[in-house]
Amino acid sequence: MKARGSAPAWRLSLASVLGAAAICVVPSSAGAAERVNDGGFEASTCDASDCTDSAWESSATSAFANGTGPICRSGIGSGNTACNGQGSVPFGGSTWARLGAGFKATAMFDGGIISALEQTVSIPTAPASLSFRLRIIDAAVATGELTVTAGETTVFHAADTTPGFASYAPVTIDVSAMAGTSPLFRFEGFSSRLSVGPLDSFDIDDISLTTVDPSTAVGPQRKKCKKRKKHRSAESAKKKKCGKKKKR
Ligand SMILES: [Ca+2]
Repeated sequence: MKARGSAPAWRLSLASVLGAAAICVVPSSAGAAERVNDGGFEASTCDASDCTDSAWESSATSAFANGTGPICRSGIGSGNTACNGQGSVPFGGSTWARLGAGFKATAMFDGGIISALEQTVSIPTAPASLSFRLRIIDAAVATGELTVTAGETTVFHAADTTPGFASYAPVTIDVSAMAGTSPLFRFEGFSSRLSVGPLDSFDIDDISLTTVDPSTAVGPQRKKCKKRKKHRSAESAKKKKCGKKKKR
């Protein structure tokens, strides 16, 4: 698994895989199928204190701390649990995931927060690419970790000090090796070891897993190629015949 914090280079590998099939391949945008349900969290239902999303299983454990999220909508919560606390914002729309976020009100027992979002995602074919936007809010004293797993496999990991995510940046992970499976994707944020004050925060939005849908990608184009091939072989046969006649 390769995790990149840059442009979707998977398109290159997509081109190289399909390139082997022939000249008769459709443009890369055609046939891309989204496999994540509500990756931008905009279908969530929110009240004054919490958000729930039927596409995502959410969980949070906290010890002597006030948790925030894990699904956040601008304007939800107040005081130490306000979604927009520490400058947290969505990347798109009004709703996002804020993992490991909260406020520790006591110095007892070194308590912190673990919060997570889970969704089972089907990966029918390769190439397959998981992508999302990540922003890390690094609180002064706290330590934090973000771990993304697919089944038993860790596909991405970052700490509160990981550089490059002071503002939202894209993360792209090649998950082609998981084609033919439907793993449970788990996004887990952890923040702890702070005496009193705001915890670390891992803001995530626009989670996407795309594969190439074979039903729309290559079918009609292949037919065209076959026809062209037949035409070509008829032409070359004709040329051969003509050639023979000329020789005679
Ligand atoms: Ca969003």
